[in-house]
Amino acid sequence: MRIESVELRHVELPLVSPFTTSFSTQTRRHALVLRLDGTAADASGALASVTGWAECVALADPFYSPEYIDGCADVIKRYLLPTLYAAQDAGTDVTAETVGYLLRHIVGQPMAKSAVEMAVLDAQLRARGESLAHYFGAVRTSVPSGVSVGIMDTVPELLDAVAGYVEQGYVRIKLKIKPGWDLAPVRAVRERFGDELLLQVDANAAYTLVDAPLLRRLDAFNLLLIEQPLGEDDVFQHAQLAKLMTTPMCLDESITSAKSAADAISLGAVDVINIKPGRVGGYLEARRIHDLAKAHGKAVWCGGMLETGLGRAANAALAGLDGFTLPGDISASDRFYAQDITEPFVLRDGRIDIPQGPGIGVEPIPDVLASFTTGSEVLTPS
Ligand code: NPG
Repeated sequence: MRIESVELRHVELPLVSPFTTSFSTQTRRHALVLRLDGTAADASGALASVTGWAECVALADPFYSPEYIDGCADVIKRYLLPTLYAAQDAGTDVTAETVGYLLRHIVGQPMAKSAVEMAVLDAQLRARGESLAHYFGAVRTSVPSGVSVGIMDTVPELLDAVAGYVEQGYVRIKLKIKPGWDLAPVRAVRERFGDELLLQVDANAAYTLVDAPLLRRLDAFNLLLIEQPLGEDDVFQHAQLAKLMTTPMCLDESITSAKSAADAISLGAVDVINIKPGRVGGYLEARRIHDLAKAHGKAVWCGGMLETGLGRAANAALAGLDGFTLPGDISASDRFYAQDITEPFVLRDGRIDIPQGPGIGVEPIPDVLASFTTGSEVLTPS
């Protein structure tokens, strides 16, 4: 395809309630939306004008990962797009399948790269009228929906929040934990909702191996998994901890590519992988991790980064693949946003429908997008 311009649009969406993890409290989501305009082959092979949409999932601050949203915008503007513009000027066909390769000399920056790849992929698929779900090879038309529940001030407050989500029909609850907020909330939720509730915990790297005796006590609560208890770099230590616990070990932050996933599997550091396309450099690498995990008999599920409807749509399509055997963090839009920038995703019998239209299958609602916009810039080939 040919990219004619990319608009980087900063938006700020208020959250319906503060969301606290072991690393921060968020009250709003500063997101970066990409609009790509260009030309691509339609179903008959003729060139057609097309628009592709994407979202960069980096947070406002570098607390979850080294990337942060303003840095990503800068990298996209100064390095990623100029590289793709130069490549197409030199006669290279820039496609979703070549973006990762063309950008390989730029070290790191997976979330920024993922956003650019997603915009190209969406445009390419829209031009030929193919849905992202079909492109991936999704085997279902809806996905079971789990919800991530933040750290709260008190256990009764947490129980009320969980009760509300269970009432709405979420099929799996994930509790955020940190030192000082772990055994007591998990015990309270188990006691109140019983053993049938699918329950898992996420520490976002808040513990060290010294905490192994404490973490082992979580084994009593029949959890689906414990997610990223130790640091991003502590893959070997996760392997050691996995030997000490019966709760399945899930990695999030530590899995940054298919290579790192292969290493973690070989080391015995991981039973289950949380796949977040942004964290691993894009949806194509995410699919490679799915394939690798499946070949090794490891379960995967799709994580979330408080995406707007754009990222939520693409995540749902990915989670339609058959190796996604556990419910993901793909909740309804109203879990986080009173007003999403796309038509909202809604919960139906505990599931979220995978959009079936061309590309990611959803688009921003122009007036809503405009009302949340705090700044934008259009980048064209020089
Ligand atoms: O449903 O989008 C969602 C949120 C899921 O808890 C969630 N994400 O570490 O997985 C995580 C966590 C997160 C929270 C990530 C805040 C980044 C910021």
